[in-house]
This record gives sequence, C-alpha cells and structure tokens, in this order.
Amino acid sequence: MYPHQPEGSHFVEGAYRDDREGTPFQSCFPADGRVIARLHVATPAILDHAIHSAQNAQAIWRTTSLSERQQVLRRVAEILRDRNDELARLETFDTGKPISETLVSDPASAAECFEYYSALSPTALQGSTEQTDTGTIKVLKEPLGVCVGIGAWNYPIQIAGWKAAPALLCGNAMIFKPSETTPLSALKLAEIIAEAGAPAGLFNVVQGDGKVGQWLVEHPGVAKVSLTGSVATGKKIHAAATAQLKHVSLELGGKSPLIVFDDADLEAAVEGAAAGNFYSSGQICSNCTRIYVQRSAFDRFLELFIARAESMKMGDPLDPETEIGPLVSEHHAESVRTYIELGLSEGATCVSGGPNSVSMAADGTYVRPTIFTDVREAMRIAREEIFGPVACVMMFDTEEEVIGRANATELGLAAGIYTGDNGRAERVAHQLQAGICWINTYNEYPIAMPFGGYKQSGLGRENGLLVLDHYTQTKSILTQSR
Ligand code: TXE
Repeated sequence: MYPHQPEGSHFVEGAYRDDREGTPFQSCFPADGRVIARLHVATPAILDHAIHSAQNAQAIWRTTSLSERQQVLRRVAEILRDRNDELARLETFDTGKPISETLVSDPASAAECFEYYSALSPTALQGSTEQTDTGTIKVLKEPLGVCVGIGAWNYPIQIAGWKAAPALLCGNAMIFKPSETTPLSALKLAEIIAEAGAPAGLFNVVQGDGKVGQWLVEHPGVAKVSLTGSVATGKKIHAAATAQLKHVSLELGGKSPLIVFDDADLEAAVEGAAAGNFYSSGQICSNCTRIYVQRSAFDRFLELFIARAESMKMGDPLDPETEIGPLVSEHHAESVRTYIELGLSEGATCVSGGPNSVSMAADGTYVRPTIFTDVREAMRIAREEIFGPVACVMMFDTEEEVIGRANATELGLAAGIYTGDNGRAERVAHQLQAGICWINTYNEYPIAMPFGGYKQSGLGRENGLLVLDHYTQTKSILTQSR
C-alpha cells in the first residue's frame, strides 16, 4: 500500500470508484521520487457515469434555493479549514511545494473561495425586472448545466476550489479533471463537497491526461469548460469547445513585468520580486519574471535581490523552515535547466544560481533561485514562460520606455509597479496590457479580485463577481401587459 493511496482513482456520484481496465499511472513525491499513490486513467464507463450522475445532480441542484446552495458552500469552507493541515501535507507530497506554503496557501485559498461565494448577497444572481410600454421584462441568470474544470499541477486544490465554488453557487454541476501529475487533492475536495451535503454527482473527479480532458471537452452533455494550463493546451481546448459553441474560460501562462521606479521602497520591491519569482519554486503563472529597475536604483536592487535569493533555505519540503522545495517533476526540472543553459548561451549573465544548481532524480528535482542580468527582450529567457525560479533583471530610464517594453509580449496575465508616487502608479497601471496589476505588492489574490489575463494569457476571469457571468446564461422573459 502506498502512503497516500486513495480508496479509488475517481470520485463519482458521491463515492470513490475505480476501473482497473484504465491505464495505470502513479503520483510521486518530487523530493525523492517515491511513489505515493497508484491510480488508473478513467475509462469510458467511468466517464459516462460521471456525465450522467452530474446531469442528474444538476437537475436537483438548479432548483435548490440559493440560500441552501450557499449553506453547502459554507460547510465546504468549514471542512476545508478543519482539515487544512492534512490537506496541506497531501499537497506537499503531490507537488513538492514546501509545507510552509501549503499550510497557508493551498487549501486555505480554496476555503476562502467557498466562503466568499457562500456569503455573497443574493442580489448577485437575482437578475432584474423592468416595466416598459411593451410589457414586463424579467432578466434571469440561469445555470449552464454540467461544466468541466481542467487543472494544472502547480496549485491543484486551489484551482479545483476556484472553479468549483462559483460553478456550484450558480447552480451548475462540475466534472473536474486534475493534472495527471498531481491527481490527489481534488479527490479530497470531492469527498468534502459530498460530506457538506451536495447531491451525489454534483462534483465528480475523474483522472487522466489530455485525452480524457479532450473527451470531456467534446462531450455533447458538457456546457462549459474552464482550464488552467499552458497556452498551447488553451488553444486546443478553445478550438474544440468553440467548434460546438460551448462556453470557455482559460487561465494560461504569463511572462509578467515588475517595474521598480527609483523612488520605490526597494526592500519591499525585493520582497515582491522574490515572492513573484521563487515562491512555489517559481511555478506560478502570474510571476514577474521580467523585472525592470530604473537606472539609479538598479545596483542596489540587484544587490538586495541576490542576497534575498541566496538566503532562501532550499531542502526537504516537509521541513517547516524550507522556502524552496523541488520542482514538480524531473521532466519539468530538465526543461527549466535547459532554459538556464539557453540564457547563458544567448549571452545573459547569471549572477545567482545557474545550471549547476539543478539536481535531479535521487536528490529530488531542485533548482536554486537563478537571476540573470544583461538580458535583452529578444532572448528566449525574456520571452517564454520558464515556470521555474528564474528571474531576468533589466534596466530602464523613462516611464514611457518601460511601459513599451513591459507591453511588448504576446502574454498579458499580470504586472507589478513599485513606486512612492501614487499618481504615477495609477497612470502606469492604466497603460499596462495585463489583466491584473499590483501596486507596491505582488502575487496577492483576494477572492474578490477578478483573476485572468489579456492577450494570450487567457479568456474570461476567475473569482470576484465577474466570474458569475462565466457560469450563467441570461434568460429574458417578456410578459405582455395588455
Ligand atoms: O500544462 P498542460 P502542464 C504552463 C507552464 C508549464 C506548462 C506545462 O508553462 O510549464 O504549462 O504544464 C490537460 N484537452 N502552466 O503540462 O499540458 C492536462 O491533462 C483537454 C501554466 O501541466 O497545459 C492538464 O490537466 N485537456 C499554468 C491540463 O490540461 C488537456 C499552471 C494542463 O496541462 C489537453 C501549470 C487537451 N487537448 C502549467 N491537453 C497556469 N496558468 O498557472 C492537456 N490537457
């Protein structure tokens, strides 16, 4: 028996299920490669069961009152909080992220999301009524039906929670497919949603790779797909879903700029830059991997940033002191190492970390925080999402120049500005092509704040009130007054 073996690979219609006909796969602890669970990819029988039970559950749930739905969501938040430590530990084993992070970030963020939607005023979904000369117009927000959530491996339970909570609030059912790299915590969320009183089948979890995801996207019984993943996968899912005119939301990658003006609190800016490059070993889509520092502050910023990076304790993710854990897999560590070598061959200067700080396999998949200077925007390390602890620090002179350089990318998820001048911060934020702008902070995600990108970083938004539009459709009813 493996230490985190679930009772079954899937959670469908209120219970763990398995079908040994499915292709076997495993989940490993990235710190030492140890197998922690063995599972099976969902077979057509499991997938059909997931679809039918979700349809049946949604038929009940859509007529359940909003306040009853909110009670279930509130209970989910409570159970997530009660089981926080156990879920954080599981997330650390599945992803390799340090326990110091998972204890405060992962199930906690999912809980915050369920709590936020459980506490929303009913007016958020109420629609409107208007008397006109023609008659009474009622505009209703109705659920879409069965929605599919597809997750990435970096924040498994948070991603599942961010998709499930608003989808369920709006009266939908959801079938969630976690990343095949991190299959475990979504099963726990399904268990908790069932325990909180949701009808069996309302939130099903099925396992598998992109083929299972594609099967779900193409199924005629599915009304909407919400993905967190890479740009390449986003394009495939968008094409498949829109071919059937399905609703789609996409949370994709980023190569976000952080702009540090010379009047900024440099210590705060360094903290923001460290959080936005090295937290979760850099495996965060909204990271600020292009850091622009104004000329007169450049040397001081770099000195502090290097010192901060080199002070971070790397090691066993289960040690509460550890700040840098392993990357999620050997395959991914290899990709990050290739990018570091590419940066050197492109002519950038590595001032901290580097390719020799990468260890693989028996040592775990660790990469030390790595900082490049002498970076030009044409270099691939400055253009492509590396998704590891690799930062590029560049110099700028004027506000106008840095806005142009910051926007010169096909991606547009996030941006950060550090300055002591509030007027300038606002002015620059308005000109940045990014779905999220942080001023004098970085990578903070209150649930009330819509999250999502411009350009190729995605479509639609998660969180906030705005996401309700992405999980509902509008029905207009006109009643003749004569
Ligand atoms: O993502 P994929 P991966 C980025 C980051 C990373 C890269 C690869 O750059 O290096 O993506 O990560 C499912 N139809 N991000 O391999 O391949 C797949 O099974 C339906 C950014 O995890 O995009 C998984 O569940 N589904 C990201 C999910 O899509 C398909 C966080 C994501 O897989 C599918 C993580 C298909 N055709 C990685 N193909 C962020 N935005 O935060 C794959 N999938």
